[in-house]
Order: sequence, then structure tokens, then C-alpha cells
Amino acid sequence: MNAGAKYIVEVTPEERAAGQLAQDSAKRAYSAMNTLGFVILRGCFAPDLVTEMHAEYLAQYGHLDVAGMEELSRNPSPVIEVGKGRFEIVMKLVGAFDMRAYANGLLLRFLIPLMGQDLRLSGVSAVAAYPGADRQRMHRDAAQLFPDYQVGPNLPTYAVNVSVPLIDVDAAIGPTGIWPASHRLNDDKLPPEQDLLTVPFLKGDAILIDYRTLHAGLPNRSQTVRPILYMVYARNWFFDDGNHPQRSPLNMPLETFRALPDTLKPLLMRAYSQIVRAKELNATQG
Ligand SMILES: O=C(O)CCC(=O)C(=O)O
Repeated sequence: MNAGAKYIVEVTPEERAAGQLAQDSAKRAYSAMNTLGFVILRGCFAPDLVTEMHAEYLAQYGHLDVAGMEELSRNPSPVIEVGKGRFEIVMKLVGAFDMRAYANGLLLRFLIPLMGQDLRLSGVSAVAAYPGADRQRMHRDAAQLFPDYQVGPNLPTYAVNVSVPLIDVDAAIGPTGIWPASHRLNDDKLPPEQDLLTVPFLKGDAILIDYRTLHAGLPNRSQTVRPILYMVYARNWFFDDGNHPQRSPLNMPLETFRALPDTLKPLLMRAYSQIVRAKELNATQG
């Protein structure tokens, strides 16, 4: 499976300008989410905006080498190590990491039928894979819900990770590898390793991955640092205490939040309550 495959839906400039997929494209994208557990909305973001986001990433972390990132990750900071040479960073939501990213109209319109009108932004981070980064282990973003009842694979989507590559990511730089349809498997039944799908990512892509879908960051065999922005959206009752137990899922200055249009605030409000919880947990558990 590759270009023209069922999991790539081309977003036309007209659809991007209208902030809405045409009916046929939307149907194909929902079908991929349902059967494969992921879809690539190719061209969801304007390449110029992604270039701006990359510049903001570089302004915040571009000066750090692996040793610098390791050092940060050893102390309380927005950075944690998620594999050798691979770091998850809760990016400061300033510059181009603004509502054009996390409140992209086309994206939200697509996600609402999957997770409800009152869906919430659960968190925003980036994963930077440095040259030499290892392959990650196969994992889901969260375990299947209600494991004792084995119903998780049949449930509707409750959270989606939207990956936005900040540069073109070919096989050498290392995209995120995905096991198609693995969201429909119970936790005790892993797919064969050889079912791993590697698709090069392009600037402008939004790769929507159901939280249950098995995936792994692939090795970075290039000389280029690979940052991918991750915006997680979830049903309003879901708190990601697994990935963000004592860590803020969002880094947005309060004055930036207060300046947002009132219609947008509910989308982010929940992440703010998790910031408070993370701080309290840190204070009480050390
Ligand atoms: O780096 C990647 O491509 C994937 C990262 C990831 O899945 C994780 O850190 O949980």
C-alpha cells in the first residue's frame, strides 16, 4: 500500500480554504479511521504555516544537541526521553503554535463527529528524533479501555493523536510506523512485526492516529533532527493520566489563553485543569 492508498486523503487548496473536506473525501477519511485506525489528511495545513511552526520549534529547541536534551530530560522540565535520542517536549504555545495549529477548522470539523461536539484538546507536544535515534517499541498511546471485558477494540474512538511533521520525513529520517487495524485488537494480541507500515510524511500532512492504534517511532538514520508536533484531542471525559501523570500537557501562558476568543476557550480549558492537577501531584508526591 502506498500513494493512492486508502489511508491517504488529499486535501485540496479549496477544501483547506473552506475549512471542510468535500463529502466524498470525508467519507473516505472516516472509513480509514474506522477500519485502519488512522488516516493521513495530506495538505491539511498550508506548507507556509508548517515552515513557520518549524522556525518556532527551532527558536525554542534548535540550539540543543542530544546531550543538552538528555540533560533537560533528567530534571523536571518540559522534556522527557521517549527512546534513545528521542524526546517528547511540551512546546510553549507561542508564535506559529497558535490557534491556526490546534484549532484548525478543517481538523476540528472532521474530529467532532468522531468524538463529539464537546471534544477537548488533551495536550500539545512535539517529538524530536535526533540523528541516531533508535526505533521505539510497538505501543498504543493508551491501553484498551475496560480490559477485563475485552470490549475496547469494538468501542468508538475516544482520543486521536494528530501528528504534524514539521519537515518532510522520508524513510531515512524516520516517520512513525503504524500497524494498520491494530486498534481492533485486544492488548494481549499483538500484530505481526512485518505488518508495520512505513509511509513517508510530507509537510502539510496531518496524520490522525486513533489512540488505540499500535505504532512506533522509526530510527533516524539521517543527519537531520526530526520534529513532529502532536496535538491530542479526546472525548471530554478522557484524561491522559498515563502519558501525563505529573506533567503538564499544555504550555500556554495564561495571558495567551485569556486573549483567545471565548468560543475557543472550552477546547483548552480541560488541559488547564490538568496543569493544576499535575502541579498539585508534584507538590504532594515530590
Ligand atoms: O517519534 C515518533 O515517531 C512516535 C513517538 C511516539 O509514539 C511516542 O513517543 O509515544
